[in-house]
Amino acid sequence: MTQPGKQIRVVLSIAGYDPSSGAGITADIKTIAAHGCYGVTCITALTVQSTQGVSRVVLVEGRVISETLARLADDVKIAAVKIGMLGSVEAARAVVEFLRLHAPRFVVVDPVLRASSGAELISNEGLEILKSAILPQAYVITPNIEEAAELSGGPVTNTVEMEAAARRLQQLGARNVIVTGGHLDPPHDLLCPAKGKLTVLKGKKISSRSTHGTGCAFSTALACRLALGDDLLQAAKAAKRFVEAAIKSALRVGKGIGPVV
Ligand code: PXL
Repeated sequence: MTQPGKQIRVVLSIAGYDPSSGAGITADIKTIAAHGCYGVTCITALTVQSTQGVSRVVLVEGRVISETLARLADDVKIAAVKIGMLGSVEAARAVVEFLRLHAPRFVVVDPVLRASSGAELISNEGLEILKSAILPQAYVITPNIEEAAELSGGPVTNTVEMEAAARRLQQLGARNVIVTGGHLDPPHDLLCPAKGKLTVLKGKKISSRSTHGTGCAFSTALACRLALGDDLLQAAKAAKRFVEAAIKSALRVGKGIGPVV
């Protein structure tokens, strides 16, 4: 619980809705609350899904997204923004407009392309806007190895290839890049800042069936830490520790891949 009247950092999550709360908006709210911040949200799409996978995606009208973002920005001081699943080109355009108008300092973009179960979570046209107009407005982007490979057009299976992909993404206009290596063993991440030295964020493989939403948890934890005043390296290390602890302490929910937070 927060104390009455106490200043609290507001973190905005722009993402899809996963009714099983492993990923997306409702998972992000849990991560934001765990960091002592206050979460406000803008839903870009509904998914019909459980821990067993996604069966349908229903897009939210672009106008609803634009109006939601405008109302929130008018009302609260947003300390950091996390952008996850966009779904459609209309959603991507609405987000571009919002970023141009309000230029928030800390924008964390998790370039969500598809669910682990294979469902597409962004249209081809939406992907083009993500690459050309959203990545360049991000403070940091957090692709996993598959997303880094698809966005950069090269293989990403180790830290050397992670760096090559991050550099190509920086040529596309991204500033700071963290390629997350949760699918690798060992699961090291690579922080490739716009300026300064590369850092490998070391991880140890944790055997678990509760890993749904690790990407959402990482990007949202990163946004919270930046909102709370950490520098990028501190924030990245803290976000990685948060996800590791979440995987270790996750409770079994559902018949499929359980939620991480
Ligand atoms: O983990 C990627 C992801 C992000 N956002 C939403 C999702 C998923 C994967 O299923 O449903 C809403």
